[in-house]
Amino acid sequence: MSKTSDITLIGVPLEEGSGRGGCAMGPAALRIAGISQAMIDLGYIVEDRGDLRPAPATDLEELPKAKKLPVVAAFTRAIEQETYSAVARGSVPVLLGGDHSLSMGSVSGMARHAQEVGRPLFVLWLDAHSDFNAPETSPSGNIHGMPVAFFCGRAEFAPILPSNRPLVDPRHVYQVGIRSVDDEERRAIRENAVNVFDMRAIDEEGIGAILRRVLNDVRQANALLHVSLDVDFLDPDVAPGVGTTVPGGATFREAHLIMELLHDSGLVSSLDLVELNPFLDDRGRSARIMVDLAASLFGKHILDRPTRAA
Ligand code: HAR
Ligand code: MN
Ligand code: MN
Ligand code: MN
Repeated sequence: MSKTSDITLIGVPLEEGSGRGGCAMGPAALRIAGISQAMIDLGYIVEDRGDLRPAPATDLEELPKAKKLPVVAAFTRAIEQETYSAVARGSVPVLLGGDHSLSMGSVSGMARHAQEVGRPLFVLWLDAHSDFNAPETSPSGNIHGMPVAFFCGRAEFAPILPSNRPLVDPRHVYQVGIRSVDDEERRAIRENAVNVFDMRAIDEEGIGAILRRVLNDVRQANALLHVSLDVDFLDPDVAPGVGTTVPGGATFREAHLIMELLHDSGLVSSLDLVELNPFLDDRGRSARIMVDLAASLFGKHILDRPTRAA
């Protein structure tokens, strides 16, 4: 019997949730930037499962307020299953996106596993956007603005996954880097008590203090932690290869510090790398930064340092 890989790469060439072309090339760009070798160099056994390419769902209709639903739904089902299978065999799933609608599947797959092992699932959402719209509240109808509401059970589009699927408690969602929220979305995140650390919180408190609070909560709850990293969490000057840039984002060092603290915590169960649009990138810069951040999350560091309590 072969040993289970430590890390499972799952390519998701999905762009239909974003309302524009380009994100489908994301997995290819992340591979060219060396995602697999970066993990191997850190000593992990890596399995690359290639790209998911499901046919559009035939049991669901196009909806005007949830564009390309049959495509996104088919991906959600395939991603949910791949993510669940990887984590259930003891591996860390790393989703190579693909637009952010892919998190409907990855987080739901992790929620299935968390329920089976009897632990809560917490989500760290690193993004300029809250992605808490429902079809009724979305200004664009683009599903990549809805995944958090979906996996919290607050956006029921249609029967995409079984109706008894485990949901994530919105109080277990921690959003960091937020700086673009729609009006109705703002009300929804408040009513659902999502933990939001916007850019002002980062400026005032510092990213290290915020991350330690989040990690403390995860540890106290003995929870699994899923990390979802949207390229637009970063400032557009750092990472221009994304369709929804918002000025005033995280710096290179802030993002790295998060990844370093996540690694030191030993708490991360799964990771999404999303919204990379190679068509908009500057000579592979954003792809390389995403790979470098993932490497830091998996243990790449500048100097060895004495372990200290978080
Ligand atoms: N809130 C806007 C909408 O729903 C924009 C959402 C953009 N989402 C992403 N992912 N790029 O964070 O249309
Ligand atoms: Mn997003
Ligand atoms: Mn975003
Ligand atoms: Mn709780």
